Amino acid sequence: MSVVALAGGVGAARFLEGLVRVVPPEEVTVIVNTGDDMANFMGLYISPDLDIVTYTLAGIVDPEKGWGIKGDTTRALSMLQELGFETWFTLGDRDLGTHIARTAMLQQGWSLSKATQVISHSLGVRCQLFPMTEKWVPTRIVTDVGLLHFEEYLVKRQARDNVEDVIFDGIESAEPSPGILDAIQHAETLIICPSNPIVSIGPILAVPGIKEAIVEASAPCVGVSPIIGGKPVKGPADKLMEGKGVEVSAKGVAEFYREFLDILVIDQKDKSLTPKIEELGVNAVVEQTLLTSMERKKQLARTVLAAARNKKSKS
Ligand code: FO1
Repeated sequence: MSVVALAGGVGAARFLEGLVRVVPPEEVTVIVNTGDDMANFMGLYISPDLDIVTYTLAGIVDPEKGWGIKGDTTRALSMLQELGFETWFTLGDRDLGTHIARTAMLQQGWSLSKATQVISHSLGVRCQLFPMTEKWVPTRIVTDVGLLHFEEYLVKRQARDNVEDVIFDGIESAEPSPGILDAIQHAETLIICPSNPIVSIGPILAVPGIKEAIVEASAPCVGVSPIIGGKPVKGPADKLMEGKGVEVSAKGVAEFYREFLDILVIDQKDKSLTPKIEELGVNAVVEQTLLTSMERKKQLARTVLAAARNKKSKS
C-alpha cells in the first residue's frame, strides 16, 4: 500500500501522526510545502513546514504550539536580543541545531531533499519526506502595507494586514524534487492533508508538473477539509482564502481541489454541505476531523484510507 500525502505545517503533521500508525510508515511519502522557507534568516536556511512535519513525526514537537521542540529553551535568542537583533521569529536552542545542520549541508552542496532525508531519518522518522522542489520559491503576500514574505505576514505582523493577493515567487521555473512525480504516478492512494489550501497546498500544486501528475494519476485522491464550520482550525486560512476569492467553507475547499479530488472528508459540523459538495463531483465523507487525541488522528486516517478503498473498488 503506497500512500503519497501533500502536506503543509501543523494540521498536516497532526494528521500524519495518525496515518503512520495505521499504515507502515515506510509506505508513506510526504511532499511538503517549502513556500514558507527563509533562505537566509540570520544566515540560516529555515524550512518551517519540513521542521514541523519532521518534529511531529519524530515525537519531539511542542504539542501546544505545534511547531518548535518541546521543552526547548531560547538562550541563543536572548543573546541575539541583547546584541540588538530582531527576535520576532522564535528559534529555540535545539531547533537552531536543525537550521545550522541543514544550512551546513546545503553549503556543502547537498540538495534540500538529501538534507531533509538525513535530518528526518536521524530523528527517527521512518516515512519519506520530500520538499516539493529544490528551488527556493518564497510565498509572498500582497497586502495593503506592501509585499511581505509569508513568515513576516504570519508571525512578525500576526496576519493583521489585508490580503490582496498571494504570489509564489519563481515557481514557474521550479521543478518537482526528484522522485516526486514517480511517487505520485505509482501511488495507491493520494491524500491532501488538512492544510491551508492557498499557502500550504497551493504552492505544491503550483510547482510545474505536480498538479498535472495528480490529475493523471490512477490512484483515488482524498482530501481532508481544514475548514470546520466556516472557520480554519488554526491560522489565517480564512483571510487568505477570501483574498483569493475562495469560499471559506468545506465546499470552498472542494471547489478549489475539484479538478483532481475524488473525496473530501468533512467534519460532522459540515454534514449539511454534503449535497453541495457532491454537486461539484466530489464525494463527501463525514467524520470528526478535530484532531484532539491520538485516537482521533488514527480514526481520521482510517476513514481516509477506507474512503479511498471504497472508491477503488467502485471504479
Ligand atoms: N510560528 C509562530 O507563530 N511564531 C514563531 O516565532 C515561529 C517560529 C518558528 C521557528 C521555526 C519553525 O520551524 C517554525 C516556526 N513557526 C513559528 C511556525 C511557522 O511559522 C508556521 O506555523 C508555518 O510556517 C505555517 O505552516
